Amino acid sequence: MDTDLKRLLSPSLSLLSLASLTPNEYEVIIEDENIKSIDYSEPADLVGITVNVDTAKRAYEISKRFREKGVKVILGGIHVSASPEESKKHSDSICIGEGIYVWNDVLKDLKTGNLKRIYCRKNNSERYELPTMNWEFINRNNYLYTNIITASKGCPYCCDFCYNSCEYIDKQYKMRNMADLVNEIERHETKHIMFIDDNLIGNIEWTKKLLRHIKHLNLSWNGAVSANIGNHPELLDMMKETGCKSLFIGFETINNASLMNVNKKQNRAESYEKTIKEIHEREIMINASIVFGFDNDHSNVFSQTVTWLVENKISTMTAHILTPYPGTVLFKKLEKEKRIISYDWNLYNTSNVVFKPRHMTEDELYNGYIWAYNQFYSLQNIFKRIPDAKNQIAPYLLFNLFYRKYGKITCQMTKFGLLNKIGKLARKLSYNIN
Ligand code: B12
Ligand code: SF4
Repeated sequence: MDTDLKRLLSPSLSLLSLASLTPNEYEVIIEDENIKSIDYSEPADLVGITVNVDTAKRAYEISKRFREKGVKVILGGIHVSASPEESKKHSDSICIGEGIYVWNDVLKDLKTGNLKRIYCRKNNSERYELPTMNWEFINRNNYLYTNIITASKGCPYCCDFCYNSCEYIDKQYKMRNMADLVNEIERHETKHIMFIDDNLIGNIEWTKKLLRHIKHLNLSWNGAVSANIGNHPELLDMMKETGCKSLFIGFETINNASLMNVNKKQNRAESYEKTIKEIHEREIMINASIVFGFDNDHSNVFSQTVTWLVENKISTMTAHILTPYPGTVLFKKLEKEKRIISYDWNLYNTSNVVFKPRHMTEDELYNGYIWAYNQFYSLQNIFKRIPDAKNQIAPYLLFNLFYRKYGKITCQMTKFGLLNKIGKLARKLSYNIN
């Protein structure tokens, strides 16, 4: 159900934040291999690559080619931070954790020929000092959406399978300054904003403050929140009033034993239906994140979950096969139990089985995951799940049909350089805004 569209959804803010911090005396180019081939002939002084687990192998190949030409390479990002020893072997330097706190030191050291092997600076404050993004480094036409904002960093919870459970992560939920945020939203010159935070409600009082600050902007917005949102109806009221159109929620499973087993204590399966009702009553759509393969899952988990999602008229589902990202509590547990069957990081994109499930075979888990996607997005179930609120029908059909069901056809249109135009059209049809 995923197509190349996923990699063209939006550009990397990881690199854009560093580019935006770089003093004018340097020339910066951001290259994205999803858009076009990398130009290895560029006479660069330094190449910085952002690395997630599923892109690690490719990142190391790119690093090798630049280093063979004598160009210094620094690697950073989530996989580097979780697996520094591995990443060190493939680079001149690595950055563990946030790059924004060390980037200027990196540049100074490069200038004096003293680039260090490791850069790592913890910042225990609850302020997240992301610079205002300078979008001049990105050609917006290449992406479906560029109206993306990071308002906070991290999450107060620590689910065993999430990168937030890694040791290097400082567990302090970090929030940006309100004036900076409002300024950045206004600079996007659109009334549609997508917050790409892990959890926009990591500090309820701060979220309420944020919503009070953006109310006058008359936005339509989307964001991701933890499943305990149902405990805060007054916050949901404010979300509706400020233009929230959809929420991505990590329900993960309807089995409480599985939730406890992976330390997802903030979720309670018995409260899900009330939460869904509260959200739907406020005409907000739900994108449910679902994970298959927990130790309490049996082969009936797929049909039980899809039936429940359809009965509750969940607008969209993003399903995952449980994946032990390196550095997480889950990775350590499965490794200790000798249940990891593949260390090919290319497979670590939540669409492959890389461990031995407890109560299923690997094939049962893989085929069940594919079955669940096909069932959930069958025309019959798309029809059954049509939202009650009339204003949700257009965005609902656009996502279900043109992103998921027939995404491969939409993807063909991207070849004609129409991606950003398609995004704008979808926004117009969904929310009647530019
Ligand atoms: C937005 C997002 C997406 C977007 C856009 C991706 C993009 N173009 O960047 C979309 C929806 C497309 C997406 C897709 C996927 N994503 Co994603 N995504 C995120 C998310 C929520 C935010 C990333 C972000 O922009 N953060 C804001 C920036 C400013 O922070 P940052 O990335 O941490 O960068 C800082 C530091 O890490 C460091 N740094 C980073 N890079 C570098 C490089 C250098 C040189 C230096 C010095 C420092 C440095 O400095 C930066 C500034 O301080 C993260 C979760 C998260 N909170 O990070 C998941 C996350 C990165 N995604 C993840 C995954 C698994 C995926 C998918 C595989 C999901 C799937 N099943 O399909 C796909 C992969 C697609 C692909 N391969 O291209 C995982 C990666 C797990 C891992 N261990 O690697 C994460 C961590 C989510 C999670 N909770 O598990 N994703
Ligand atoms: S609630 Fe979501 S973002 Fe927070 S730790 Fe759990 S999985 Fe990660």
